[in-house]
Amino acid sequence: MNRKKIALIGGGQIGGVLAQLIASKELGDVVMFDIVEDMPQGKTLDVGEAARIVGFDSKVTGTNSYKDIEGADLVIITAGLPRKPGMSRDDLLTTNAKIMKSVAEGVRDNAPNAFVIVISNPLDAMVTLFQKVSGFPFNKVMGQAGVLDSSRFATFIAWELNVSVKDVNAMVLGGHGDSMVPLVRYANVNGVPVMELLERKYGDKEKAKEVMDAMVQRTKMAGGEVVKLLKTGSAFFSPAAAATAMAESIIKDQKRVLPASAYLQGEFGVDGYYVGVPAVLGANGVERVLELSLNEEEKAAFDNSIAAVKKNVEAMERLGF
Ligand code: TXD
Repeated sequence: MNRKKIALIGGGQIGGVLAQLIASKELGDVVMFDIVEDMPQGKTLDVGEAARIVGFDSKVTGTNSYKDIEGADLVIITAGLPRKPGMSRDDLLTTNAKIMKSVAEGVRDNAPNAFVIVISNPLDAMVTLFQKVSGFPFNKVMGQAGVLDSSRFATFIAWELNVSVKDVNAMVLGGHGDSMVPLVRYANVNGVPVMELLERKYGDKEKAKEVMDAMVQRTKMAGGEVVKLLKTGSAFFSPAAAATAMAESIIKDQKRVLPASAYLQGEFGVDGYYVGVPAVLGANGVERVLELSLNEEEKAAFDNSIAAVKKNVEAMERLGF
C-alpha cells in the first residue's frame, strides 16, 4: 500500500491530537515537526506506542528538521502562539506572522507538492501569508475554522432542541473572528428549519428569536469561552477534529462540502481574499466554492466579516509581511 505522508508543523496541543486522530483513522504516516527539541519525538513516541491498543499501522514520528517532511502529501500547520484569556485572535498577528513566514519557507523548500491546511491564528491572515510566501496554488492552500465554528453552532442547536447533533446542519461563514456569520436561515434539523422548531417549542416568535440570538452569540464567542475556562491555551480537541475531517475529505477524495477558508476570485462578490465559505474538498484540494444566496442582513454581516479579514491582511502587509 502506498501510504500518504502527512506532516504536522507544530506539535503543541492541537498538533498532539492531530497525530492521534490521523493515526487512529490510518489516513497516512505522520511526521510531527516542532522547534522545541525532543518534544515532537517524545509526543509521537507516546502516540505510536498506542498502535497495538488502538489498532493502527500508521507510522508516527517526530523531528526538529524540515528535511524529514520531504515528499509530504499533506501538511497541517498549527505552529504559533495560542490566545491567553482576554486576548483576541488578532492580538497574535505579529508573533504568528513571523512564525508562519518561516514555516512557509520550510514547507515550500521541502514539501513543494503538498496540500496545506493552516490552523494557526489569526486564521484568515495566516493562510494568506502562507500562500504568499510559499507561492503554492490557491486550491492547495486552505484554512480550518468554519468546520469547527459550524460544529459549535450545531452543538448548541442540538442541546437546545434535544436532538442528535448528527441530524443538525448548520454553517458559519466569513472570517474566523468575532464577526463570523452563523447562517440562521439555513440551519436545519434533517431539512426542517431550526427557527420553525424553536417557534414550535416556545409557541412564540419573539422568544424563539431570542433563543437563536443567544446561540449565535455563543457561537461567535465560543473560542473565547474555552480560553477563559482553560486559562492556559485554547481549544485543541475540536480544531484537530475539524482539520482531520478536511484532511480525510482530500485524501479520500470524498468531495465533502465543508466550510473552509478558501481563496475567493469573485465568488460572494469577493476578489483576492481568503475567507470562510462552503467548499468542495477533494483530491484537488479546494475544488469548488459553493455559492449561496444571502439576504440583505446576511450580506451585511458577511461584508462586515470580510472587512475584518482585510484589516488584518493590511496590518500584516504594513508590518512588512
Ligand atoms: O480553529 C482554529 N483555526 C483554531 C486555531 C482554534 C483554536 C486555536 N487555534 C490556533 O492554533 C491558536 O490560536 C494557535 O495559533 C494555533 C496552535 O494552537 P495550540 O493550542 O496547538 O498551541 P500550542 O500548544 O502552543 O502549540 C503551538 C506549537 C508549540 O509546540 C510551539 O513550539 C510551536 O507551535 N512553534 C513552532 N513550530 C514550528 N515552527 C515554529 N517557528 C514554531 N514556533 C512555535
